[in-house]
Amino acid sequence: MSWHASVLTLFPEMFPGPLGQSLAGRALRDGRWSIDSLDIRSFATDRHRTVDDTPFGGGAGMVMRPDVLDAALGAALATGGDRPAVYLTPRGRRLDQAMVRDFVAGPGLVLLCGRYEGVDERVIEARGLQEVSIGDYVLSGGEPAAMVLLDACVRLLPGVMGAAESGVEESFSDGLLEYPHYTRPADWQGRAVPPVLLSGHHAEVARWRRAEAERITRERRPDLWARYTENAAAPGAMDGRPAAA
Ligand code: 9WO
Repeated sequence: MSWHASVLTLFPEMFPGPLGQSLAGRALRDGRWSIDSLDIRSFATDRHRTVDDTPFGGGAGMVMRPDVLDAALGAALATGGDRPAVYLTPRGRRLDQAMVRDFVAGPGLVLLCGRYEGVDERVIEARGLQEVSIGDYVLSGGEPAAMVLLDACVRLLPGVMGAAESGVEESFSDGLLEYPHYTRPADWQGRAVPPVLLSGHHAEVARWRRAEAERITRERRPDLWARYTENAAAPGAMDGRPAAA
């Protein structure tokens, strides 16, 4: 069976959404991955199909009930292999490309999308949910974060990226940000393309791109730059780079 995502949400019609388009959409139609969204509300047991309640201890807003979420997680985890269950939340571990690679190496994911003020803490503990954040901002729910995580995973699945794009991880593969890109026209509104790119000297082009990627990384992301230069110091790492100090 292919890589499978189950999304638990109060808005199942949001999926596949943007993931049904473009690269991810073609891969979905080709059967390279699959997705099902489960309506959390369908696991409620009372007449009014209640999924949330007021917080113990008082305060504003509502909290998603652990019993309803546990039933939904149980149903999702019963299918599709032994998949990690992830709760998308700003307090989770920050998503990075290494985490994405790990997720892609497994059979798929079960993604819990919260709404309101969040979910009862006990279901996170009881189900061993892995808490993942896509960045330091608050959304109105976990759904857009689940889409981001799935997009990052799906493009790494075997056969999803064509041979042409198969420098699969242009940014981050070697720990650097992308170098600048140019296409026709060679002169646009008085702005010329860097001449080296028109020179036909492949080695010089490669050297220029590496230097630009390093400059941009150093200027914009000192954190990535520090890690990159540490790795460069390790024996045997990255064939004698960096080129620019
Ligand atoms: C609401 C809130 C209000 C005041 C102070 C802190 C607060 N946190 C939240 C909150 O986390 N609300 C969540 C809405 C409940 C769980 C789902 N929601 C969510 C997930 N918003 N943002 C995300 C998210 C997920 C992954 N990465 C970044 C953001």
